[in-house]
Amino acid sequence: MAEQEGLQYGKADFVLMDSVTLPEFMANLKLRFEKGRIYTFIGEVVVSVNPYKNLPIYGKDVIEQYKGRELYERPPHLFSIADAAYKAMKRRCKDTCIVISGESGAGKTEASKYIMQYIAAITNPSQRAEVERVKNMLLKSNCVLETFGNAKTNRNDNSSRFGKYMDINFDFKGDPIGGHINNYLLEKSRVIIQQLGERNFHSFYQLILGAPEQTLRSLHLQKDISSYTYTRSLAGVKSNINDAAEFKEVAEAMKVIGFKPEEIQTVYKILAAILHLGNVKITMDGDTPIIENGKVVSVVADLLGSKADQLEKALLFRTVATGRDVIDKQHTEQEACYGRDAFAKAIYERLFCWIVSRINDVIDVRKQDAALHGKNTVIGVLDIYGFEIFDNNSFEQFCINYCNEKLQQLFIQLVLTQEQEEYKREGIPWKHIDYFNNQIIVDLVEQQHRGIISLLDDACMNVGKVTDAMFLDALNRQLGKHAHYTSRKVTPTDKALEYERDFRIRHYAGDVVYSVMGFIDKNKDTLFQDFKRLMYNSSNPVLKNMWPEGKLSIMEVTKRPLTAATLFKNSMIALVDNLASKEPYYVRCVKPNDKKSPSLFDEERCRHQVEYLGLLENVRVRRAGFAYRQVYERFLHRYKMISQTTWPNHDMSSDKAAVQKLLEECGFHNDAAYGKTKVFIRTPRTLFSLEEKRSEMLIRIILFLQKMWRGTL
Ligand code: AOV
Ligand code: MG
Repeated sequence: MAEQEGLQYGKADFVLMDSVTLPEFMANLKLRFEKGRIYTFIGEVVVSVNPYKNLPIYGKDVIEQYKGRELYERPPHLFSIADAAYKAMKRRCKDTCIVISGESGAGKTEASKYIMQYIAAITNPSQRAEVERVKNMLLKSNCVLETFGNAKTNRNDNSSRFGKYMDINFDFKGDPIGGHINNYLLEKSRVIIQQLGERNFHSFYQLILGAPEQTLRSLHLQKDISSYTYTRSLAGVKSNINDAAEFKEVAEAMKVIGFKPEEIQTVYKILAAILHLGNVKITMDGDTPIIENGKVVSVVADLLGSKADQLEKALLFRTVATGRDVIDKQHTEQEACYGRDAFAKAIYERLFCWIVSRINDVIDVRKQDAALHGKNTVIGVLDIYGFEIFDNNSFEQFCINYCNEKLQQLFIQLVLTQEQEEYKREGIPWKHIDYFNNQIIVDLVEQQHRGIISLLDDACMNVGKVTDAMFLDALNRQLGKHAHYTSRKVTPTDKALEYERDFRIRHYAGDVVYSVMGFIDKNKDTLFQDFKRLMYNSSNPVLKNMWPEGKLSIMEVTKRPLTAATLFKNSMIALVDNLASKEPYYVRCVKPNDKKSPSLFDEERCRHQVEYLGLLENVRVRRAGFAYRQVYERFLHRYKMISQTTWPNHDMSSDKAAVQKLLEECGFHNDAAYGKTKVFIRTPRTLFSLEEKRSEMLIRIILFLQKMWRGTL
């Protein structure tokens, strides 16, 4: 078990609790939080409570204390998990992954950065330049991605508005030689609108408040966030984020990563174009939509490398194919505003994906000659948006919360279900431990034909005009009796509210009411082909490359693209498959309070998280279970040198009998159970002792061989 620092700090591993009850669990978690011990083990899982203050526990000296040590030798820490994942990868050539979960603001992103810093610090002892370069890129990529993908929400000042899975590739020496980032659904609606008290993506404020005067002038920008519709909502709200300082840091990081000066300029131009685009005013002149401030359109066109008249046309008209003819169809004011905002969101999303792909260009070893590096192994780090409930929840929260259901399901599968099934299969006596299985909620969302995503797609595919309200009716018809679904029609207080309705999902982490407004539009995610063509014809080659499908004429655009929800669902299924194929390590983050306070342990909020994360069940399974298991043959392969009975080969009736004998001789018999095909060892300490004995024997064997060798000379 984990090294104890003394009981005044509580139990370092929840497995050591006197009785596994919720009050005892909470008392231990609280005591440790209050004593600044924010990490606690449940076996190999680390539970982390956000300290909301800087603790002196991540420095070089601390890294040294964890480097190469066994998990249980040091007090619990993120570094213990990082080291365990690293060792498994290096010693056993296993691909591993570290899955960090918890609700919004619980500390996932910070944890992922400390984990990466740790891995960077303990590798490449010989200081190979290429490895140092890769490490630097991996670390630097974080701040760039946070600038473009994070924003202040009402839950977290630096909330991830995209999902990130980063693979780090290691060579046979265990040094990082590259990586690859997968990003998941960016919350692009934030570009055009934010909830009260929230901000747009950091990138916009950094540019406005941090760029040099000259740059601002060339972008026609004023140093004033209230000048722009898309950033205005936060004007006047004080924030302790230092945008100006971060602008410099990010510009430097982009340079280090290898963004060319003209690419960085294009990034600024795109951000500025979006800000100006938000200020384009469209009204009706009789039946005709017109632009009130044509000058702004010229500025946007100039920044995007296109012509003002072409941009104006794309904003006010839409090319449609009617049979063999192509005509320009005039927008209504509403359509034109919708098109403008959809364009702004799309440019930002393209920019974000392009930035990720540019980072991948420089870190991805898969693109380089594989033969150069030989076989490599991987550690994946997952940091995704946490479960969230806002006053107003929409399509984005629906996707984010579905993603968290998937990750919880994976945890249940790997930690709670498979473990118990294996004991049963192997004939090890076992008393089943009950837990809430959220598969039922995952199905509610993703099931073919009957799930919410399928029903939403049906509504979007319908040729007739289907409204959000009609989609809600379809949900109610199909799912009205589902245990985790309820609809709640808001009684209209005035005419405008007539269609404002919502539905509620009973998620594993709590009930969330989703406003159905905008679901259909966001799922269809329509961007008129005219905008794509405009961008494809941009005189700026960087921009042009971001829009390859703009090449198609309207006559060639026939295939209906997959909807946003289906694309997201497919990416989630692929992500979970990927994680399940690796050896997982878990960090379970808990948010101590909603006030960002370093001293407040809100018991009710914490208890709720402990319950829904299934931490108590995790302790129960862990406590009753075994820390290590291995098929007999492989176990012997590793440890047979420890005993004369098994070295070099045994003559017992079976491998199982030989393993039994070996463990008896070492005095570990009581700590093991013998299944049909595998040996199970209860405490890690035993394994640790076996490893020590093995190392001693290996040294003796080597010395013996050396003597023999000298003797023959
Ligand atoms: P999240 O990633 O889990 O939320 P973050 O990692 O962004 O949460 O943490 C939120 C804030 O808590 C950070 O900005 C820090 O101020 C503070 N914090 C978290 N961990 C630590 C730590 N170990 N030491 C000091 N401060 C910390 V979201 O991205 O919203 O789900 O979508
Ligand atoms: Mg985050």
